[in-house]
Amino acid sequence: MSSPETVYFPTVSTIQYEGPETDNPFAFRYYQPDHRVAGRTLHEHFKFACAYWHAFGNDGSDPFGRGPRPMKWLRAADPVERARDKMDAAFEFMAKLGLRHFCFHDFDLVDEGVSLSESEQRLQLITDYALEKMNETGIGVLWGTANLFSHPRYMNGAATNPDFGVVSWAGAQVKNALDATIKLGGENYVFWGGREGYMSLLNTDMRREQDHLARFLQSARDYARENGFTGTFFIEPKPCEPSKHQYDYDAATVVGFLRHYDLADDFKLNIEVNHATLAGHTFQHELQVAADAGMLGSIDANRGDEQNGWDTDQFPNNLYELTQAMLVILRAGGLQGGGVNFDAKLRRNSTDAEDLFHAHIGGMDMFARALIAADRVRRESGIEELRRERYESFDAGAGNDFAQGNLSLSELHKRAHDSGEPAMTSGKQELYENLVNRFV
Ligand code: XUL
Ligand code: CO
Repeated sequence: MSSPETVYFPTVSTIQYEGPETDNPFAFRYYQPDHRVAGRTLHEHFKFACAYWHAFGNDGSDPFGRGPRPMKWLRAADPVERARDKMDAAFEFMAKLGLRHFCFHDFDLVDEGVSLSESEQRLQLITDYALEKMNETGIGVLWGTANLFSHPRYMNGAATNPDFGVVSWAGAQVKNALDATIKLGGENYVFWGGREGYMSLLNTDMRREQDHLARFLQSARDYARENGFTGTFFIEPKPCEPSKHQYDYDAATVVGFLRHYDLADDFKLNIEVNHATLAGHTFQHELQVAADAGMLGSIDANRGDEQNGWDTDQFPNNLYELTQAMLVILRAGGLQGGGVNFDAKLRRNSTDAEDLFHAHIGGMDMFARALIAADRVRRESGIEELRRERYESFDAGAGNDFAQGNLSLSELHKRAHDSGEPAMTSGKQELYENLVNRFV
């Protein structure tokens, strides 16, 4: 690949691996795409992706003021020209950073038009342009999605809207987003239902809304499959924000929903760190629930704030949290089809063009470091054996009969009488914590 054209990020050239001791802030300390850990390259483990909306669409505005971030790629008056400039900036950034994937919503690529037809025309033009850039660079789409939450028409929900007219619009938008994803060779397709929930249960028929959501997902799946999409659909759980309550509350809720509505063959989960903590769980808990269901598909990487109770979407930098997450992922045999999408935004006061590089370099290095640590924990600490031994009373004899479903409650009762009070066995939590910390 020739070196990327420099227009929007003049102070930064291609980012290289220089090792842990480098002083260069524009270098990787841990992330080497071809370095092998646990039988796969770091690139294969992660498939890092740029989140188009945060990286190139977010100017830092918040409910208290307009955005201070100067985004030179958003200056053209014409929406399609502006979308092309944005795409140039995105590809310059990704090529310099060595990111090989991106994720998008339909209207991150280009602004929504005033009519459905105008939006469709714009999507055609910008996906043509995207294909050119993708062919030039080899960068691909990790997943596409439709923004079914920003437009006022979705104020009462999209697929779960009580008005069928709005549900139809949501359907049209998902069809177009699927067409765009398929055209760009997208590996997966995501549903995040920010407005699929309620603001008040008083005016909500939850049962009907959930039935509609399932019908909607089934029809999207059928359309995509008929049109050649072979990738995985992901649901991204989040408990609330913007709705008071969202139906895709957490991983366990979504697993139950997918099984109940017969969607489990086509859908898996996209687990986001800060959504897990909003649901009152740890990131690793959500990963484990998804993994145990055979549905650990993909990750939206970010972190929350320990004190603030909202979705702050900060770049990941908590090595201890990530190492525990990597333990879960390694044990699960990796992500199924997905990758690591940086669904994270710069802080409002990070206004230099190069700050986007610092943010992603830090995130990629943290993931790499956590994976290397977790692999060592697994191989060198003895933690896997300890955990296995904790359950060994189920490996043979009556314990095994019980686990296989071959021991009745009366037999448990009899055994308890026969063997008397069981000996106490320590859970040894502090030892486990030390075993992980040794390698962090
Ligand atoms: C919102 C969120 C979304 C999804 C895609 O919290 O995470 O950006 O990832 O719609
Ligand atoms: Co997300």
